[in-house]
Amino acid sequence: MKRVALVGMPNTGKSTLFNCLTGAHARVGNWPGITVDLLSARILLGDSMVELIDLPGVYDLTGYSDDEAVVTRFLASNAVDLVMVVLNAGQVERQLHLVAELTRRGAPMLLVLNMADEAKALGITIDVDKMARGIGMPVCLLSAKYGQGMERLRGEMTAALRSGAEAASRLTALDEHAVEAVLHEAVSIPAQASHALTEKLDRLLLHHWLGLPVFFGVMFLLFQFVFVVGKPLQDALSWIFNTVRTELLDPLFAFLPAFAGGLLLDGVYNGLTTVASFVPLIILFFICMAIVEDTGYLSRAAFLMDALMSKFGLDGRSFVMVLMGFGCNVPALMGTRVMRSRGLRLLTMLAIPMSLCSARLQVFVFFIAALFSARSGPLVLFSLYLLSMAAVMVTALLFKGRYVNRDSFVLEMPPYRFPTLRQIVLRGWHEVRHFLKRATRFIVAGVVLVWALTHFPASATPGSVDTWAGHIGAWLNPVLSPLGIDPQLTIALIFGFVAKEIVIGSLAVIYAQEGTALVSTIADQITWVQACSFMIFTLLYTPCLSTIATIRQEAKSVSFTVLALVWPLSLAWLASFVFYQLARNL
Ligand SMILES: Nc1nc2c(ncn2[C@@H]2O[C@H](COP(=O)(O)OP(=O)(O)OP(=O)(O)O)[C@@H](O)[C@H]2O)c(=O)[nH]1
Ligand SMILES: [Mg+2]
Repeated sequence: MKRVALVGMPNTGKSTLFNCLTGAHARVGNWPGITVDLLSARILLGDSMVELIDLPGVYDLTGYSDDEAVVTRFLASNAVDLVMVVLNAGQVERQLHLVAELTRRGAPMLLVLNMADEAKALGITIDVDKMARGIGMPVCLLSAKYGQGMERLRGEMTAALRSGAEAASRLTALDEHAVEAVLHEAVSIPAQASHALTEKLDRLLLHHWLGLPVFFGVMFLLFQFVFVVGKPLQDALSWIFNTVRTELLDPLFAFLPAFAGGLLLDGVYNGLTTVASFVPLIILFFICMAIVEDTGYLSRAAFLMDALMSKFGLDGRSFVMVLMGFGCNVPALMGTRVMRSRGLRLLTMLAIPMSLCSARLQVFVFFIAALFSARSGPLVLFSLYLLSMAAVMVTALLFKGRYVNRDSFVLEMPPYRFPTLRQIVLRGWHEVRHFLKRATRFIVAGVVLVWALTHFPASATPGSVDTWAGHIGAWLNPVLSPLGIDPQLTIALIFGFVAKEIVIGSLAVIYAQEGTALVSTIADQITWVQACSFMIFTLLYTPCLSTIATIRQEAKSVSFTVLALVWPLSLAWLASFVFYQLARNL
């Protein structure tokens, strides 16, 4: 099968083009360094199947950060039948030298000038035929985001693959002089090519004094929005699940022996539906994150926070990775590949697991709903986000002497871009799929195990101290009771170690209840101080197994992985202990 690789500078729309050609769902965002690993998919071109590969962005072919190494290693060790170089048409004069560098490798090439829409808005005109003649390869001007110019691209790809070696032999290595000549011949750029809207917006959003308060204000409103809109949706869903159970499933499974009915309904059904009722909240959350990311505001956040972060041994990119960690820690950890300094990378990786991911958000929303009023709820949630940031800072401060940043930070500020509805919907769908995948992997097994632990040995009363779960809870009690965490919550915490999504599911199983009934039981069992202590512990303690596995894989160091396990656990214990002991006497 023929192989086509997408190569280009960061943030030029390679993944957008990849998705457009293949129908895949590669992650896209207005931030240089979204793709950090290679992705491949097959497409039908003409009458043959072709493998298309999306690669991380590179500024040149000599970069040495881990994501750039993915590209150079791929090109060195794989035969590629066609290299499609993707450039931002609006920056063609700055990016064309990458094409020159690639021509020296001798593989057949095709030049894609993406973002034709932006180039046009800037008043830049490009004579595609002249350029093609000048650089000796086919050139396509298109707009991947809006699917414009794709037919012609497919035609050119088919033709280029057909002529193969012949096209390569016609390719001449370009030098800098030739690049200048081509630009002079084929491109006309108005004296003032600037993104007017971006400049206007940045005057406020990057304002010396106002920038940061505006940023935190925006984030606060965003979380408020997710909570205020998402919570009723979640309530509605859990009402539906509950009604299905009492009206339909309970009578339907009445013939089963109590044991099997319990496992199926109290175990699997309660566990899964309690978790599933959070789906609308998670979708909303990710849509908001996608908008912040895709508009380009994330790069502004990096810029605004850079000076402050450097005091903690981190930089603006670390801050953005921590923000991305609010969605899920795993891609954020992988995103650190763009950092060239190993010290900075490790320090950032140590800090990222402190960021309050969407799985932990579920736990908090649940407890907040149980113990706080609708008015104070969002404030408690926002305080947890602040605590999460504080934990990031404390971690960085403590370990910055050990993991030293030796890299200077240069960030290209992309213009503001508005995500299309399609992009937003795709992102939401992508997250639901990811969630369901995890659900089938962890949650079902987790809730069944919790059910078994809370129901065996058979002689014990389910959920009592005589069950296996009761024994485990009692065994850990001396460590966790000073934090106000009771044996039932302890079991939930143990399972939360595998994935935080299981925490609420296991509580549903432990108390054999779901929805509003579960919420009111919890409200009766524990005080708000205990709930907060539990939430603080959940926020900070050892992240889920996937996070640990990712840290191991990215850091390639066992001792670092051990540190990434032990440090959060110690911090969580300490923070909950201090909070509980101070607050219980209030
Ligand atoms: N206006 C406009 N924006 C585009 C176009 N193609 C992509 N974008 C936007 O450009 C940004 C970057 O797109 P990606 O596909 O993530 O870029 P990439 O080259 O894969 O980036 P890295 O993986 O970070 O190297 C996103 O905000 C896209 O929505 C286009 O044709 N026009
Ligand atoms: Mg990409």
